[in-house]
Amino acid sequence: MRGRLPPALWSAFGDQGSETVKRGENGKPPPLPKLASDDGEGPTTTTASEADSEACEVEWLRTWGNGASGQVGGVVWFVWVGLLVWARAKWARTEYIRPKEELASIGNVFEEEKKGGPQVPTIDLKDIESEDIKVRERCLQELKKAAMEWGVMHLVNHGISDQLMDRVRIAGQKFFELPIEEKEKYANDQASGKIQGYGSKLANNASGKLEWIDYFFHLVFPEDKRDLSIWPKTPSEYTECSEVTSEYARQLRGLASKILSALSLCLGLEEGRLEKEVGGLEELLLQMKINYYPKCPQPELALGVEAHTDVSALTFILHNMVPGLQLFYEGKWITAKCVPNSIIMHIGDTIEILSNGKFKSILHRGLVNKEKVRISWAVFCEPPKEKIILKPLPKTVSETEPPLFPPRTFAQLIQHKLFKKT
Ligand SMILES: O=C(O)CCC(=O)C(=O)O
Ligand SMILES: [Fe+2]
Repeated sequence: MRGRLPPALWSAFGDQGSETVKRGENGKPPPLPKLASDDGEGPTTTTASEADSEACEVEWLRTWGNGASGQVGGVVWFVWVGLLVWARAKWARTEYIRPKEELASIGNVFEEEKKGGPQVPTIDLKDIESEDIKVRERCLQELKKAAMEWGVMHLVNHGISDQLMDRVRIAGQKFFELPIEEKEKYANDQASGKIQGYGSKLANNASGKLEWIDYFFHLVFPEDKRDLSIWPKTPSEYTECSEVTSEYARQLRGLASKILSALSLCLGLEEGRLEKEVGGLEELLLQMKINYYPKCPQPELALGVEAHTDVSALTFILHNMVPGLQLFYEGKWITAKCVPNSIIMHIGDTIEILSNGKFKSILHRGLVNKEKVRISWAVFCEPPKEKIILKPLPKTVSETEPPLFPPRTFAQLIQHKLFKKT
């Protein structure tokens, strides 16, 4: 039997052919059930998980049933397996529904995007390397303020062309439009440590809820550390021709250096300090995660990505101009507006630690909606797992500002976040 599959795989279980169970069109997952408490009768519609259980069982049933037709034992088995299907589906159907405390804050993302109030700052990078010290200083101060108050910002005039970003978007989108059989060839296998590839996310939270998301995860820089064998062979843009994704990764690496230099200056450090502290050109790893959020029939009950902070040093995010990213700012969830041609940048936990909390790693999450597929391309810039001990840099610590974080390697930091260990 298949293992856990992404929402898109479950999406059109209802659309069965005569010989095999056909899997569905992307973006059309089955409806989420009503909350049991809504009407006192429990869920009434088929969930993605339910469809998965049923798809497996029906595939099995069909095979078995054909061989056993006409036999009394076959009928008994049919009923028995039918009961199994029902019981499993009943057990699985609430997996996407968020806990009650979370549900209260999940609204319609298109309405949320229109709201006024505090907004993620936009930082124009055109002046960051200006010859004019005053102009450069003004730009640095804006970046510093955004990093201290928000820890997330829209970068504009970042130096990466609109054409290249569009081609990255097209390559990723086309991959997710491939038939499921094609995508499954790239399936990851978390259990055996194969983290790169195509998958679906089981949230690591106490309630064990699933996230409404398929994704593709792979290392994109440094080039000698890439495993091109797991990169999609189709669409061709992925690896051939202009090597869109590789070129984007190279340019993002340049942008990361620029930002790390600027943030170093903002902390009163020498320009190359943060770059060195996170591993430099050889060791800083850029991991791309393409987040594909199918349309969700009951978006008010689910989350694409649950609330978290990024463990990275920096994260750069491109998206397809569909809102969904929310930031927890001053006690409220704020929906990021879509800024054309911008790249969203998060300060991650790693820089928060090195800066002794002066720069924030903001809590954020991803909403889904029922009208449009949302895709985002997150590139996490991560220090090596074991080689570097991350701790507040001496310049950021004083008698009045004691270190807020204990020394940890990146691997320990991840363990600590996941399991609250060490
Ligand atoms: O889709 C987004 O905008 C955010 C995704 C995200 O936070 C993540 O992948 O860590
Ligand atoms: Fe994130």
